[in-house]
Amino acid sequence: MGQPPSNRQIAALLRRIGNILDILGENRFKVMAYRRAADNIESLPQDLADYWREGRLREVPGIGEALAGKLDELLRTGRMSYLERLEQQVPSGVVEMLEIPEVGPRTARLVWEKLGITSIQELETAAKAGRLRQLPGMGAKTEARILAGIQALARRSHRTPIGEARPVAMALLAGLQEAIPALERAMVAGSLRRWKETIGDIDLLVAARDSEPVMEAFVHLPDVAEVLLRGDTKTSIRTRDGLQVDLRVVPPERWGTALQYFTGSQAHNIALRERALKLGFSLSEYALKREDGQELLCAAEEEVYEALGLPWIPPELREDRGEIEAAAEGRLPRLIETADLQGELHAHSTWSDGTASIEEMAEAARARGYRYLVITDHSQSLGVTGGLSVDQLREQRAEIERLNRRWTDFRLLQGAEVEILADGALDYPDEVLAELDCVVASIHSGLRQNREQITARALAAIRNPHVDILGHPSGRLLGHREASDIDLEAVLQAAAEAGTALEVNAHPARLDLDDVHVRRAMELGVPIAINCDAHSPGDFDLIVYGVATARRGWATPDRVLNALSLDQLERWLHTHGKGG
Ligand code: DGT
Ligand code: CA
Ligand code: CA
Ligand code: ZN
Repeated sequence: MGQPPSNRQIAALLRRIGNILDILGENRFKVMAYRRAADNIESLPQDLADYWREGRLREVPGIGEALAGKLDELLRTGRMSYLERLEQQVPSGVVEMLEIPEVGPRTARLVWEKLGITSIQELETAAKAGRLRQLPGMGAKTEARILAGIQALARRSHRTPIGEARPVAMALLAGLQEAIPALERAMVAGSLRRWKETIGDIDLLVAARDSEPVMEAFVHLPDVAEVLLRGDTKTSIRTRDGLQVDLRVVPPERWGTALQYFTGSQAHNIALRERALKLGFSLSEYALKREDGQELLCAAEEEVYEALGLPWIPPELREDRGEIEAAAEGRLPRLIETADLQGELHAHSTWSDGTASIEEMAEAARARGYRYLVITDHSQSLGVTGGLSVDQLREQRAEIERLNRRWTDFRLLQGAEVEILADGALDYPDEVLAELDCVVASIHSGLRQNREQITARALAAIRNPHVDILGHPSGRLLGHREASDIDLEAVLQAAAEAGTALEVNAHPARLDLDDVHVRRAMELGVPIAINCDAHSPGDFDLIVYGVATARRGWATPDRVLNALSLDQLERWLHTHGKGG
């Protein structure tokens, strides 16, 4: 047998047994016993396989003689014949129906027996056809709830873009802080703290001496739709948006190890644990333990890394992509920070499809402490966005110059987001582009062209000496539209040669370039511009997502165009790509 099953996998098998028994109408206590055992196993500090090896299975609360026998079979052979027999009695699609928020064992059994429905898809079809409401004890209302439940399930089974998950997590944390003003520390962990572009589930961590009041407050927050698991150290809920949230409560003196562990990534943790072992420590979410068994408690995350001879590693880097080696050798990058940014290079106004005037956008940028803002309204061919004709562009220049008389500490520049047409030509003639302070070239149409065509389009723009920045290079919309088939390696190489910058579009639906290609840009010496692509003053807040994506790509301030001062930026705009 290979790897023994993890506690999580074993718990899932036991829950499955509980679910099948439930559908078969077995005794409630028997069903609950399996679920309780699953919860206990999942919150064990050690692998169940270790207990088994040491002959201590029966010491785990909820594991009696019969269950110990079944677990012994599983750990010895990798199989559990009891579960296999049960699975023959109920179609797997019927068991899966229990995942639907509005479907319990009674309903699953009813639709299976009366209508012969054996999958979620068949259930959806039947609900849409109004066939469920004819069943005893059901009505149109229940049917509609089941249909909504099926849709919520479909949403939750894929990963959620960070832009949707983060506000939910922040609202939950704020709710907890409000309910328990004395809360010592509360933070997001997991992929959200690492600012991964999509989130599987939200992980929250709280430091408290007494976990009970925290868990109690948590399950009563208004966003909570369903409590999935309620325990002393861990509680899991489902929010109304269908997101799963794990809250863990740890004693303050163990905060550092817990935060480190639950921030992950798993790959980073595994690499860190190997390093710990070499240094004679074992590392878990509870503590660092020396070989003599003595625990070294870490109240702060820095202490965990320090004990392992490392500087603290920013969460955005914790993907086991060389960060531990870099930390050990003292060559962690000085990552770009929001505070380094001096301006925004991509913003729309009411002149095209923005919601605010140039003046409002400028004042909003200035209020954030920015020194400059480039207005980049759409170009003429993008009719739906009210793209500007050449004449309108000249009128806009006058407006921008008029506004610029107002400030001494801030400057508006005139740019454009110029469409790269299907044949690679740009949407304004060269002499018009030459009049602009800064040109962002983007592809918005023909995104489904083949690899050769779409790449050639981008390369033509990159090599045009008037183009300063290639906007949202892959064209993806997270959760809505796949990236185009563009060859980003060729784009990066051409940008390096031409001295053109690539955008890291901060809009959380885009995050384009992504982290991996930012890293490549850093290797190739390609400058990046972290842009909000703001269509309203509120959009400037989205910059945190772009900065985080750049940080995940190891971006340093010296490579970020909008970390330049106004003088430096203007010099760069005049000289780059012109042998200067
Ligand atoms: P997600 O939720 O898929 O977006 O990604 P994460 O990284 O948030 O993963 P999650 O929620 O399963 O677990 C949170 C962190 O807990 C994870 O990043 C590292 C740690 N962790 C969880 N399970 C394991 C494990 O089996 N081994 C190790 N070493 N760490 C784990
Ligand atoms: Ca997670
Ligand atoms: Ca989790
Ligand atoms: Zn734009």
